[in-house]
Amino acid sequence: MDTTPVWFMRQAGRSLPEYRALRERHGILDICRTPELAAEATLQPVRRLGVDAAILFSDIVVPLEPMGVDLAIVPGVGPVIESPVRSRRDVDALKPLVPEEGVPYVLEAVRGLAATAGVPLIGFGGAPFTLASYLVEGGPSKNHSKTKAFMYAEPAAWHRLMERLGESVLAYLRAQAAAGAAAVQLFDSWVGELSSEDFRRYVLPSVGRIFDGLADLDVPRIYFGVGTGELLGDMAEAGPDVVGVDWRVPLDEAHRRTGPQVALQGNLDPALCLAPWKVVESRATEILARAPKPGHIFNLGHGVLPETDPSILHRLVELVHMRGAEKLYG
Ligand code: 1CP
Repeated sequence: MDTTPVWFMRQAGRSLPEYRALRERHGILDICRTPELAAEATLQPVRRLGVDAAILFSDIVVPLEPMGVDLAIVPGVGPVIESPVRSRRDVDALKPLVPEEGVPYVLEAVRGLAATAGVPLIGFGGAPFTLASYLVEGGPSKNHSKTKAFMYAEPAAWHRLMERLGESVLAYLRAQAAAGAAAVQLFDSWVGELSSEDFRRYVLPSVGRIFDGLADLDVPRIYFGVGTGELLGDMAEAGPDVVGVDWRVPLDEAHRRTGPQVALQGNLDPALCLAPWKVVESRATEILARAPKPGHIFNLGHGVLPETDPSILHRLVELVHMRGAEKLYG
């Protein structure tokens, strides 16, 4: 492309009236499990916002169900797990994911979208730590203390859990790429809870194996987390092509921390999209000025907030395309 590419995490979903209309008729997991509905939710933001990529409509917990996890997504709460994973026995009871058998509907949605979306489709999965946080806590959590307690108290069981989840996520991402996903993003939303030392000891090996295991495929690999300023160098070491950066670290500083071997994705604070356009425009322009050249995918630092006016996102796409072209070629 001849300008900076842009898409938004959670570009589908509750900020769009057409998504809310779809949700009035269908539960979120029903949308995820029905290829036509998942494709429709995936394409809604592509039509309305003019973004350069579609991200598959699904949720990070979807592949856990065929692994034997009894889960629900509760409106206003998030994923809730009936029987949390709190022991070595619980870890051993998790079944390895065989994507073609466990989540055929996801692969069918990817195949359909890859053929019709008109823009590259990004596949995704949850990273081992972030999936484990839901499995161990039993639901969303502020400080992930049960997860960390399990990690510190039972390191052997923890490593087995990371290994088991890592193998399944690798199989899941490979299957999405084989079905036509043009890029894949590993969401490690909550890994910023860890220090660099603990990240390297308890998480990096399993994430490194996921990126190594995707290396033979011709798909860019994105690794994203929130609050990961202190981990950016370690995350780059795990072997992705792109590291996602939230709004806490400016991109020139993030580039210094990761080194030049990875591209960066980010990093407008999603809350800025609730401010008047002039403010959004000046902050987005500043981000473009501080971004590596080339090697930048514009995005928010985390997901679109439900109360965001989609017309702001549309203007942001146009601004990034205009200013990005000036930066790269002007
Ligand atoms: O009923 C609803 O519509 C509830 C809101 C919702 C939506 C729209 C949930 C519950 N999941 C989703 C879809 C979803 N989940 C998408 C597709 C939308 C898009 O990106 O365009 C994606 C990529 C996810 C991934 C996801 N789910 C992540 C990683 C990304 C991130 O935001 O950090 C995480 C952490 C989840 C868990 C989850 N699912 C739902 C909620 C409310 C949460 C977060 C709960 C928490 O705070 O821990």
